Amino acid sequence: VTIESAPSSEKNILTYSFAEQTGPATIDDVNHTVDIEVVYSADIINLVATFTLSAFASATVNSVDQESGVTANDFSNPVTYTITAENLTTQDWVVTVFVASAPSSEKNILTYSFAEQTWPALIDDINHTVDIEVEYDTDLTNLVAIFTLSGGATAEINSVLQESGVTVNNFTNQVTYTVTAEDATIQDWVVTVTTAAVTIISDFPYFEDFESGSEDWITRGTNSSWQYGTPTGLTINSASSVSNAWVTSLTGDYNANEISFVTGPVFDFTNVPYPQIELKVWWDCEGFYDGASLQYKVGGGAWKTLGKYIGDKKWYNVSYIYSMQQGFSLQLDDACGWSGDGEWGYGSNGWFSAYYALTQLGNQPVVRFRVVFTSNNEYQNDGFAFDDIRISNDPTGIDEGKE
Ligand SMILES: [Ca+2]
Ligand SMILES: [Ca+2]
Ligand SMILES: [Ca+2]
Repeated sequence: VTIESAPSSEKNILTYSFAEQTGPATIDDVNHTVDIEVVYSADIINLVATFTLSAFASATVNSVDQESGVTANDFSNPVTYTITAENLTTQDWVVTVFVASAPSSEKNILTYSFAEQTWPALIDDINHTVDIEVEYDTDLTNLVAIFTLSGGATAEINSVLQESGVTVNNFTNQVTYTVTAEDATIQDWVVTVTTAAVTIISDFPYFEDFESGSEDWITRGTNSSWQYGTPTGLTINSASSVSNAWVTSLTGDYNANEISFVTGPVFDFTNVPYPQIELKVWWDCEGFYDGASLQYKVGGGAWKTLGKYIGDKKWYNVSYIYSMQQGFSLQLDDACGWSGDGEWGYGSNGWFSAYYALTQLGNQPVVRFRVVFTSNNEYQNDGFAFDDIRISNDPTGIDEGKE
């Protein structure tokens, strides 16, 4: 696929918010206006907007550079933002702020996260609960939550005022947040933090054929279609070994707008200087738009794409998957993976042995892998399946004869 490199002409305001807002902004990209209401008590002459712009665009107000979450402005009158695109063309946008006529009674937790979370929190605003899972090795006694509340609301735990991203709490047991609305009414919210279960693998070679259960591989994500069992799709219609594998929908197509993954156990490579991985994969995906790849994570670090596209038919078969780049906010050359391509049509037409030398992971004590799958908003196929994961120590590297 060819990636266009001409400078972008996009100069839109994509998102716009204030901590003090009573509801989402109305963003009109035809008339280039943003209308937004803030709470009764908001300090309108000194408001800090949080916003996102088109990629590579920048914003000024009266020639002052605007930084999301930092720059304050006086919104007593409409404020004109000048947005400059990457190609230096400009567009004026007018932001109009309205002040609510009475104190707000809203007292919700709108967003809630931890740096250590495995996936976004489940926020239930009927029962006023938040459930969130954190990585298996997280210290629950010492966690800092990042949260947003209804405009004008504040939160306390045991009478201690909570500051997002700052206040430390012990989440070993459930924690109750008392949220006070701008109008002084209150609502208790109960936050439950659970630690992800995980197995630590230190015996090698490791081999998992998924015949005695889904074992230590678990699925998470948005619009996930991952299932464990016997594939019976139109194209992906068998496991690699015996009966069972992981596949995006056992019986049919994957979902649109999927950002999903299956995460394995912790691998302790302390005594494995030359780890390598082999897995069986079968793909049938909309070419270059939908697909799968393998990501890894060392210790508490970020998830990264394992390997690049080098076209040797031992690993990824495409250099770029659009939904992968979008879904995981990746650099272009990290959005490689398994997808339909010109040579192989939509897929691999059967089980394919993928190999990769994990040289950079040698002797690392805490390494995880996850198979990630993403799709865009149209055209779904049978998807992606994996089975028979082998991780072993091999000082000779990848056997060139194994293709
Ligand atoms: Ca199997
Ligand atoms: Ca698609
Ligand atoms: Ca399927």
